Order: sequence, then structure tokens, then C-alpha cells
Amino acid sequence: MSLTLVTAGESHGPALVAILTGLPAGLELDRAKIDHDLLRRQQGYGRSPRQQIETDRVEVLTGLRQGRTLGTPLTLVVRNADHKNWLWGMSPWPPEGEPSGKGTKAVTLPRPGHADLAAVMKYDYDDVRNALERASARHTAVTVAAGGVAKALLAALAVTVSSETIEVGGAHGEAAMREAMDAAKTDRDTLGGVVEIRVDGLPPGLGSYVTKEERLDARIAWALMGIQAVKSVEIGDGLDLARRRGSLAHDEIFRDDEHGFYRRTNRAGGLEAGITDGEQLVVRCAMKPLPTLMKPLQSVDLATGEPAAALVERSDTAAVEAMAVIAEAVVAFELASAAKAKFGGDSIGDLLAAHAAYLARIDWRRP
Ligand code: EPS
Repeated sequence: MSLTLVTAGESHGPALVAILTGLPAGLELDRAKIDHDLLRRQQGYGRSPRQQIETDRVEVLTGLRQGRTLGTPLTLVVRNADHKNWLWGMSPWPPEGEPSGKGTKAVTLPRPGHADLAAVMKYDYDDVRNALERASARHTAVTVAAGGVAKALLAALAVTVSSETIEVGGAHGEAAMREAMDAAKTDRDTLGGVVEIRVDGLPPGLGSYVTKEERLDARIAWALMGIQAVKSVEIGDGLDLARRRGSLAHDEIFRDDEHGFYRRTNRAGGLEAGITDGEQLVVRCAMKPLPTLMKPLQSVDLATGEPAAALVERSDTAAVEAMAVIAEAVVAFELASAAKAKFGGDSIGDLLAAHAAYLARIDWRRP
């Protein structure tokens, strides 16, 4: 069985929840490591004042005993500290007493680029809040917690996942990216950017060409495109490969006793035909600028049908660095799922034994 993940939760509701199934029993989880990723997701230049309200921490409700998985569904929770300001407005049950706090008035000014307009039409809402609460990127907090569990499984296989923000608002390099974010903030505007994920230690043979569902390139693209605001995903040399001749687009095959089979280039980014090829996995994804602008774009008031400025709410100037941590998490989840599908095992010991037997069979050494 491979892994499954379901997340739930509204941005200003009581909590965010993730349920993971298919984990082997006996996998050791380190709460501090998961919380560290939650902290990394909250940090980054250009983040919103909301981050001063939240201190995200993982709680576990099921599936874990004394730090080790039980092989049963694992339920993770990240509370929304801000919910205390929305007790009436985001009450799960019909609220009691006079309206108070935030979220008491219907939002009728849809923001271009957010889910707002399409969602109110689709779901027959008269309050945009019903859509934006779930469309919000807030729930990526619990996605990151789930990614932390996946990273623990990958770490047991000596696989490590890292990320880097390589571009914000078209600027490269730490200083230029900060400058771009400062300028956008001054102009009450927002920025997007590009992150790169690298994964080391993956053996050849995860994923498969057999079905679309098993193609790891498809799964990674699906997972990354599922992150709010992501508009493009690239694996290896990606788009640039389309502009080259075949002689400069592929990774020639070599073999010696020290490495087994290996490549001297990695244009494929570690994936051929949806299967890992034993090289470093390299994936980039790009997010558009955030749609909540302090200098609002043109919209229409849904209550009157008249032209109006879009909703202005507390927002980030850019969240590209946060997106890097989220991208790590979703890529880690797909890789852990592919590893579980390949090596199986009801216990982590069985999974590691199958992994070791496989490495002993193939002619490949970890680069
Ligand atoms: C978001 C809007 C902002 C962001 C939020 C994503 O939230 P709020 O409306 O509460 O100010 O801060 O992201 C987070 C809360 C988070 O933890 O990442 C949106 O509309 O997507």
C-alpha cells in the first residue's frame, strides 16, 4: 500500500487537520523536526502580520504511540491561534450572542486571482469568506507537518530533501530579492517567485512508466500544482530541453566498478519515464504574485453588481520562501509514497530490509 493524505481546515477556523494512511509501523517521528519545518514555513521575508499571531506546532491525535507509528491512520493537528478573534464569525455551529470579532460581515468584493469569484458562482455562496477560508494557503501548515512525517520515512532510507528560493519578483540573490520585496511593499503590491527542490539519495526505480498514476514526474507535478498560487513546474532542465537537440538533451550512460551505472550530466533532473534514475532529483516550481493587494485591483461588488475595488485584507507581500518549505513537504510525500509502494512492509524494519535487498541487487552506488 502506498501512502494517502487528506487535509482539512479553514484559515480562521479552530484547527487544521491531516490524516495519513499507509505508514509502516515503528517509524520514529521527531516532534522537534516537524515543528522546525512549521517554523521555517512561517518565516521568510515579506510575510504577513498573521505570522505574529501564529506559532505553529504539531499535535498528534491518533496513530502514534511514544514517538513511533502504529501503522494505523496518523492524525496531525495544527491549531489556528487566530481563531480566538473569529469565534463568532467562524463558529462551526450557528453562533450565539451578538456578532463580535472578525468575519461578521459578508465579503462581497472578489479578488482577481483568488478563488473568490469562481467559487461563489460554483458553490452558490453569498459570502466570499465561505470560499476563501479553504482556498487560503493557511492550510499548507498541516501539509508541511505531513511532509515532516514523509521526510522521516525518507530519512530512514538515507534520502534527504532540501529547497532554495531562487527568484522573487524576477530578482536573484538574497539582497536583490529583499530589495524587490521592500519596493513592492512600499507600492502596496505583491510578488511571486521560483523555488528549487533537490533530493539526494534516491535509488533508481521509484515510480513507474506503467500507469499515469505511478509516473513520479506526474505525481510531483500534481502535488506541486496543488499548492496555492503555483503556475508552473519544471523537472530537470524542463522547458529549456524543448529548445535543444537530442544530443544535448539526454544524460549518457556510464558504468564503472566504483559507481555502477551513473551519468555525468543530470538534464533529466533524476527522472526518466516517470522513474527515478539514481541521480539527484531537481524540481523547480513558480508561484504567481499573491492576489490580495493593499492597492486593490478592479472588481465588482457582488451585492450591488457595481464596479468596486477588490477586498483589501492583511496579506503577505511575498510568500515564496514559505512555498519552498511547502514544496519540500509535498515532494517528500510523493517520494515516501513511491518508496512505500516499491518496498512495502507492514513495519519499518520490513521496509528497510526490502530496500537493502534491492540495493544489493542493482548495480548502483549512492553518488
Ligand atoms: C492568506 C491570507 C493571509 C495569510 C495566509 C494566507 O491570512 P489572513 O487572511 O489571516 O491574514 O497570512 O497565510 C497564513 C495564515 C499562513 O499561515 O501561511 C491567503 O489568502 O491565502
